[in-house]
Amino acid sequence: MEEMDDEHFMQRALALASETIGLASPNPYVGCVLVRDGEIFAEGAHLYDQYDHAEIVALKQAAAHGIDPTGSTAYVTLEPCSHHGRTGPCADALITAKVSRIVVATQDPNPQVSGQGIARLRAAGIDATVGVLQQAARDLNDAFAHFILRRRPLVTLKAALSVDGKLAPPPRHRAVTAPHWLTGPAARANVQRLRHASDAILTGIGTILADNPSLGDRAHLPRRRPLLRVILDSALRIPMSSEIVRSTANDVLLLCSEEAPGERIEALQSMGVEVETIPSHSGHLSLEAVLDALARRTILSLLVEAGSALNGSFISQNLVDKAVLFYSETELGADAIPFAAGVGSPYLFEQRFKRITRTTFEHGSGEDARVTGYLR
Ligand code: AOF
Ligand code: ZN
Repeated sequence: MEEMDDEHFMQRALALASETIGLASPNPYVGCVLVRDGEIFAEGAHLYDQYDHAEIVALKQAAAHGIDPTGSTAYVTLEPCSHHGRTGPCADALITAKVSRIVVATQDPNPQVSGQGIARLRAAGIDATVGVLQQAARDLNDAFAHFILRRRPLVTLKAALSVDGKLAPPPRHRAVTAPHWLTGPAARANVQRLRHASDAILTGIGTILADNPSLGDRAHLPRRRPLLRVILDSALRIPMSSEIVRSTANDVLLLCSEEAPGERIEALQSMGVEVETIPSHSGHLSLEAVLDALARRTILSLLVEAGSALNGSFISQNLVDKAVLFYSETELGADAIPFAAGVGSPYLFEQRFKRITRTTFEHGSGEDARVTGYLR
């Protein structure tokens, strides 16, 4: 019975944490509920700009309602912190509040915490249960964990594909006026959620020249920092009239090689576009250097929405951590643009996934499928 209740309350804490997507990075998404006699009497989540960690938000809410948390149970999606960062340690706040039990979904991967918060609570005589809905809690903060342990963004490769695994019709068939949508509205709305959950989105100059995308977050949900739009453009061929340049609002980063013409750099900078040079090898920007440049900007999560060539480079250099592949029911045929140069079919790529999830999105004339996995 207690186990079921624990999952029930942790589910609520996870839902609160999920509501902060777009509002917590570079910190993790964390939710907390305070429970007594099977009832939630206070709850909260961490918002980066508000400083307070989830536990403190919940404790303050209890205080505001005149409720004494003594003897209650705290459910937290991430181990309470034990360190002094921008705020004091939450483990100490819970000890002072005299909660008698704490239920944690997963340990904090932050080396400054990693187990010490739970140890401190236990040392104070608080009963601690760890690991309730652990996998869901880890998945929610996969980018935070990746970044804090490796100082690199978690790279998610997204592609919308035909059923025969192609990215787009052959160039000569492509409409110049309207984009060619393979997937339906529900799948495309899901892509906006992916963009919303990302700190940056990246594509190559080939995609800009072919499709002139704006690469915006159109989820219509609040976010504390703009989605950084990153374009790999060695020679700075991007047209001044492109959607990206025209819509710049301190949220565009062009990465070029050291050989890019200086006057192009200046012209783009005067449009408000940020330009940074990246080391290149045989005409290709070093993708590792690209990821390092993004890490320096505290980009925890990077969504790659690119063409064949760049998809192929990210995959063959083992730089993809997670993939989200959408499949429509349309067939594009053998001469259509392949998913990723040198990789072959996306179905082959899927053989390298672990912890696969499959979903479908209905639309008027059929359904799209989505396959998500982490790379082994
Ligand atoms: C918690 N509860 O709600 C969050 C935690 O320096 P700060 O204050 O921004 O702290 C950020 C670190 O605190 C972050 O890296 C992670 O280890 C932990 N986040 N901990 O107890 C929370 N957001
Ligand atoms: Zn804390």
